[in-house]
Amino acid sequence: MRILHTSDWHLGHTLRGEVARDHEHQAFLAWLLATCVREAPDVLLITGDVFDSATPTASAERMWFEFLAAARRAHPMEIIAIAGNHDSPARLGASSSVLRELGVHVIGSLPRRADGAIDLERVLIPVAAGRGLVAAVPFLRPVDLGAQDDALEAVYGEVLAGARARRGRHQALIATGHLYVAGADAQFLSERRVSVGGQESAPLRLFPDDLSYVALGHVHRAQRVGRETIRYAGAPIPLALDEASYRHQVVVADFAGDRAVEIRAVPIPRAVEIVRVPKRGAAPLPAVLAALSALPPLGEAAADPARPYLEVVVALERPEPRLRALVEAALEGKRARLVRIGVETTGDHAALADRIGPARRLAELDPREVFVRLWARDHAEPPDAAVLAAFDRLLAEVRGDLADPAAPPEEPAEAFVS
Ligand SMILES: [Mn+2]
Repeated sequence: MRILHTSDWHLGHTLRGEVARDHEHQAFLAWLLATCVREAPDVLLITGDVFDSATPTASAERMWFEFLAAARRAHPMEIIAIAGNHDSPARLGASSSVLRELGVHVIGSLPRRADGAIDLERVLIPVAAGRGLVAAVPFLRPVDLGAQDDALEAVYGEVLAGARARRGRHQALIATGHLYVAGADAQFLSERRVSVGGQESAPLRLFPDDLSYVALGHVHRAQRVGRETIRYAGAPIPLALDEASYRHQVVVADFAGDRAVEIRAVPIPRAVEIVRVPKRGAAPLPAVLAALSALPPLGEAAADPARPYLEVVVALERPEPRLRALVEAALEGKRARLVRIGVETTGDHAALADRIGPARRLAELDPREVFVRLWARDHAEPPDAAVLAAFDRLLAEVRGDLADPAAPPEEPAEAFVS
């Protein structure tokens, strides 16, 4: 039996909220189809975050359904997808009864029976003519877990006990999860927006040795955790600029009876490069502008969807109001697509933030203080009287609006990290 494990597609993703990734997703899905034909897996396992958002765009949903249809035509295999934290369990699962007819199993939320027990008929999916049994556990939300302290272990314990009771001799048992397992390199966690810890951090003992393979999602860097057979497949495309150095891959695992005998990564070609100027750290503005002028020209196709993304990081001693204009001018006629201009403040004032003291909770800070601190972070000098006066006028105006009793309540400070 062979499975192909992939994860964290994030269909509908936009880079820094602006740049659509459809071209890269289309390229990945076309490659995945060809890879499924070549590798001929019995099962395609997709371990969560099919979509980037709980309310995916029509074009993202179309990509998903068109892929499923094309996969059915291209190669006869079972497809199992679980919901990740980005997916809406209800929305992803809404089509599950239709899809099941096509051999596609979609597990949105953890299915439970009327008596509260986990619905093992739906979670435990026999595959490859009985050679494998997949325990398809999706991302678990508080509503799936209840109030118990060790709820995560209780859920996996109940599912795996049911799996062992049904498991045939020499049948491979494969568990899925969309979670952070302690010990994984979280540098490129699916998102900094979700807290690590609490119910999302799982101990390795959740996955006992009698499991043939554990297919994980949530961490975007492909890696094994604990032992060879516990794997994050990782995301297929870089979902943030700092994921540029990644080897994006899918995992192909071969089983002989209940044992994984070969596990290998198949690298995914990158459809769009990410270029950083300078390669690392920050460079002074003249050096950055010179490097930008040396970039290759645009060529004929102005709308070339494969134009590289560009991140520029400039070291500045003092504010440079024309920074963006200068960078954009240097990029005139170049093939690169500017995605981010970063600024690192140098000189005497770089340590200003240290003098201000450790960050407190945003909610405890006065807006004026937040403004002063932000200014100090991005500029070489504190704001002068004219700037402060302008800020105070603006603040008064905004506060006037907020005094309106019909205005919505202020967002909690935590909203900044979500
Ligand atoms: Mn993810």
